[in-house]
Amino acid sequence: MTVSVQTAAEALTELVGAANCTVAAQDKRPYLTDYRGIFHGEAMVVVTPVSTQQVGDVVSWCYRHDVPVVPQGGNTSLMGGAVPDDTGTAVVISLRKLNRVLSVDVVNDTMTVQAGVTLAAAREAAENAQRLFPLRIGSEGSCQIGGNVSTNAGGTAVLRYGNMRDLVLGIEVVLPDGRIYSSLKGLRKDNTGYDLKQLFIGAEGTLGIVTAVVLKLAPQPRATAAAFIAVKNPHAAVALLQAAKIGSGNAVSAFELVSAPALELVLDYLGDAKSPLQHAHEWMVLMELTSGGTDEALHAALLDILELGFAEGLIEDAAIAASLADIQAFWRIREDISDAQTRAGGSIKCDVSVPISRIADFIDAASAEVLALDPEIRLVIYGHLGDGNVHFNPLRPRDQQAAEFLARHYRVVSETVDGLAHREHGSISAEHGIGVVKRDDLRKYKSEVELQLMWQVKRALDPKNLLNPGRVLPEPDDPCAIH
Ligand code: 2HG
Ligand code: ZN
Repeated sequence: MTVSVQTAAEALTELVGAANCTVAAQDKRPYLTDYRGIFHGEAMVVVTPVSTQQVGDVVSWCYRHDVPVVPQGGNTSLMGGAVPDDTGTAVVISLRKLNRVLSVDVVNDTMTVQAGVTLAAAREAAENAQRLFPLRIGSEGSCQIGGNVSTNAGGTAVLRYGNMRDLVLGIEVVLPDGRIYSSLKGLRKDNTGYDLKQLFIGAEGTLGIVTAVVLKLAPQPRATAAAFIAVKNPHAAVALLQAAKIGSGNAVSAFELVSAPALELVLDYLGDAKSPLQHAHEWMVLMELTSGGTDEALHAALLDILELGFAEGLIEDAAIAASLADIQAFWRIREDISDAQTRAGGSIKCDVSVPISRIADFIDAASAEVLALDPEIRLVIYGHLGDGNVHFNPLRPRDQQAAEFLARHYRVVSETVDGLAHREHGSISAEHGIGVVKRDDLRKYKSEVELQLMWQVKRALDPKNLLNPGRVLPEPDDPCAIH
């Protein structure tokens, strides 16, 4: 069944009201490209429902008329998972108007929020209740909780608090046919069969549209200490991580690796920031400790860890934050590396994870292979060493144009880096998801049985393949093998 734009617009306007439905090109534009401006698509209609029921009504109408649906949050994905394709046949459903914090239960340490609440607003609501919502990613001002859930967002606090998957206790989802599955429970124990909510977390909107969740909160730490540390190499960083976990009584809340080219790039981008360290070093770590104890005790623990690191030859230099402003300055440097790469153009992003015990060897091997292609490639390597995930993002040589670099090296670099991670029993997408960028690579890195199971789940929930089609799941080699 083919539906005209006019028919769709009239029907959907009826369901959500004229203020929440648009076909005008200039109004649709922000929903048709991602925030970096890399992916572009088209859509018949963009709707911004104001209630879960409206989302259900729109999806139900689309299901009955065979219209594809693309759910969208803050549009900060790096994988093109929330931008429609260029056929112009889809309806984009933006969740941004479902932006209410529904309740906070301080005794249960939970908070119920709608999908369109930004991560920053969710963190603020928790803070207002003297609690911590621990998910921490650089795009918190724009990204939305629904997107965080749908991509199982990770970030810098995973080593302490887990991924989004670990922070969701209850969920409300609009299913591909428009039915509403509501289980907004704040339970830490519930063994009543399949844990259905997990199906929708990390599914990138291919199985249902997340409209609300119950999130787990943590006590706010009372003390924070941080240091920007020059380490000898990634092996030394891993050894320091072990020492820090033990020496601090498990108080490490972040352990972020930064390579010299990454630091150089971000300082250049920020303009007004300077390196916390006096001299240049090949490798650095931003380590943060938090605890429920006193600042004095935590600083003493930090000093002990650094002393041990120096004594064992792991550390070359360290800058200890003397104030909250110092801590914020360290984080600004770390969190803006990604934007600095976007501005520089010509990066090959590899978001890989391997067991922490293998990560230093992985970085050595991948670096050697990439530099063998061209020693002028800048090895912008950074990220969440504390949980085994690094952003291994080679950047074009200074005198090479982005397009030329990508044409020459994109394929070989991603295949090499992903292949090495895979061989180390790692993942080719640790936290950014699959979207369209990595979809076809799954064929290579997932077993046949895994792919069959993924398609079986997809078909069971979305038999018409209308929810975010063409995302996450590669077309099966043999469609008949999947029923
Ligand atoms: C980060 O850790 C983000 O800064 C973005 O995951 C990483 O842009 C990237 O590759
Ligand atoms: Zn990251």
